[in-house]
Amino acid sequence: MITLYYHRGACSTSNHFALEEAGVDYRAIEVHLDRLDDPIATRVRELNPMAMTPVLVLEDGTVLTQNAATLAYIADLVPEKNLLPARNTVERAQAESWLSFVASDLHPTIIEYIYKALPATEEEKEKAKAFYDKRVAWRLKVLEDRLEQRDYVLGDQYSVIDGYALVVLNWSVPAEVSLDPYPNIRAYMERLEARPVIRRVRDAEGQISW
Ligand SMILES: N[C@@H](CCC(=O)N[C@@H](CS)C(=O)NCC(=O)O)C(=O)O
Repeated sequence: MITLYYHRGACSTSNHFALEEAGVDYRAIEVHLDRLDDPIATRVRELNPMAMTPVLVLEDGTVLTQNAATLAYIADLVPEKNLLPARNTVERAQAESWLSFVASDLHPTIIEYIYKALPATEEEKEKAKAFYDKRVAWRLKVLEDRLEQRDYVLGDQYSVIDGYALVVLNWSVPAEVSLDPYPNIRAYMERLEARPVIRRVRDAEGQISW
C-alpha cells in the first residue's frame, strides 16, 4: 500500500486527491512539520531531507517527493483513468509543462507573495528575512549533500537538470547569498562552467552583469 504524508490544505493535498481519483490502495497520514518533537514529523524529516510534504512511500519502501514527480507517478499507476496523458506523447509533454507551471511558477509565487509582498511591519520584514534565510540555506544544503559523492545531480552523467540548476545558482549573486559554505556546489558550478557546451552558450549570450 502507498503511504502519503500530507498537510491539510497544503500542496500535498493534491496528492491526496490524485490517490483518491486513482482508486489505488493507500493511506494518508497528516503531518505537522512545525511540531519539532512530533514522531510523525520526525519521520517525514528523515524520509525527505527537504522536510516538506508531499512524501509518498511506496509498498517496497521507496520514497518519492516533489509534486511534479509524485503526481505523475500516481497518474501513471492507472493509465485507464487518464489522470495524465500517456508517456512519450506530445500531449504528455504539454501536460508536464502545465504541471511544472503549477509546481514551479504558480505555487512558489503565491507563497512568496504571502511572505514578501503584503505590507509588513519592520518586525514582520525581519521575520520574513529570517524565514527566507533558513529556506535558502536548507535548499542549498540539500543540493550540497546530493553532490557529496556525485559530479552531477543524477550521478556521473550530465543531464538537463544540471544546466537548470546552474542558472538558478548563478542567481545567488543578485540574491546576495554566499555560496562559500557549500564547497560541493562551488566545485559543481566550476565543473559545469568548464563544459565546452556551456562555455559556447556563455560566449553566444555574452557576459552577465548583475
Ligand atoms: N517543490 C516542492 C514543494 C513542496 C512544498 O512547498 N510543501 C509545503 C506544503 S505546500 C511544505 O511542506 N511546507 C513546509 C515548510 O515549508 O516547512 C514540491 O513540489 O513537492
